Amino acid sequence: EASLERVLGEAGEFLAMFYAENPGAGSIRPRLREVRAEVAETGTYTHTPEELAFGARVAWRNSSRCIGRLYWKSLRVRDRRKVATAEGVAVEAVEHLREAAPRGKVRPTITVFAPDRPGAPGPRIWNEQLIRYAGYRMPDGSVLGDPRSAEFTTMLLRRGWRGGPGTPFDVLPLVVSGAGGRPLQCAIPGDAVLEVGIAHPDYPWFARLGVRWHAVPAISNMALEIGGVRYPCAPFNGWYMGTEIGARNLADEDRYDLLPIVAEKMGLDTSTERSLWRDHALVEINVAVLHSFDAAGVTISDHHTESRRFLTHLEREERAGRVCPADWSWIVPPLSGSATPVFHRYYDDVALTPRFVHHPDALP
Ligand code: HEM
Ligand code: NRG
Repeated sequence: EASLERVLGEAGEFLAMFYAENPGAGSIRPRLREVRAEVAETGTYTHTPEELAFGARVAWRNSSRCIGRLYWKSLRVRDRRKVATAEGVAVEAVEHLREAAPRGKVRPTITVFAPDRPGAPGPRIWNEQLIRYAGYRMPDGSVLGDPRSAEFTTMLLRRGWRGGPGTPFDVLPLVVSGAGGRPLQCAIPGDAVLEVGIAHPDYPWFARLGVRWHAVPAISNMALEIGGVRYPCAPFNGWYMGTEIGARNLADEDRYDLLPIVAEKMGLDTSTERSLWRDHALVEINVAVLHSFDAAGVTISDHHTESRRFLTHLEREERAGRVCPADWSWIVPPLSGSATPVFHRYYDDVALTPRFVHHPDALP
């Protein structure tokens, strides 16, 4: 059968890589025989815990949009392949958040849930990230909260969510479907959601804007593919780079759109683009984000440091004899691009596996 051939081919390639990069693991031959037999009998196969951890780390290493890959070898892998029910996934996703940032120190972590098997799809999380803020569509057409979440929030309200307290920073509930079941909705306990209030070191009025952001970016809507096995539910996190919050989430016109508000408070001349009021405001929002995370003892990196780390990573990969795929348009930070070293060169962007892939768009 065609699909068996595909699984076997991809398994063989992955195992060859695993044994080549892990000389201590011994000979590939007995393992290949075992995998061939299991695929013939069941249409799929089971990774060893070592193969799973290696596969997840290499999927991160292969993520061409990610600037944060220097520490790919130290990814913490939570093996939860036995967990396939909606309730089980929700519980473990919350536990992931608690373990991801003890006392504010963020640890890159992935939790891997049950894989797809022939005739038995694995579980799924429908949220884009484990923590996101609601975006409530108001009667006047505006959005309260994060406009990026407006469609998802509307869908939740239609499915019976009663809504949060009604602030611009209401944490959305998780929506999880278990193997084959209807989706379960559940609020994330407050102690699992570490947040930082944003203040500026020199502008006392900044704190009074009431802006905050969550400490842990945990992408939950990508599938992890390893050697012909697909894990549809494998949320992962690292730490934030400040510009993700300060130059995009808080600044984009179709997100929290803070530039006009901050520029006005700063007393900048917004009547002409030539004052570069947007640029001034952008820098101060980013100063505030980094300052606030530092003051709260929560891990965050700045785009200059993360860019240098990425070039170190490129060098190391080259020395290891590998190509490091990278997508310039995602790697270059959205603030002061040309002031970072990653701007001044081009990259190979090849698709390698293991990898993270976006799910086809769908809502429950
Ligand atoms: C994308 C930074 C850890 C996988 C990104 C982006 C940044 C980033 C800035 C671009 C995001 C955007 O423009 O919206 C970091 C930092 C990390 C880190 C600072 C700290 C350790 C991780 C980890 C994984 C990962 C642990 C997986 C195990 C990815 C993937 C993307 C990405 C798959 C592309 C997402 C997409 O296509 O939407 N990362 N990352 N990153 N990162 Fe990382
Ligand atoms: N820009 C998004 C997060 C995307 C991934 N970024 C990371 N990933 N840092 C945002 O929420 O702003 N990570 O795994 O650390």
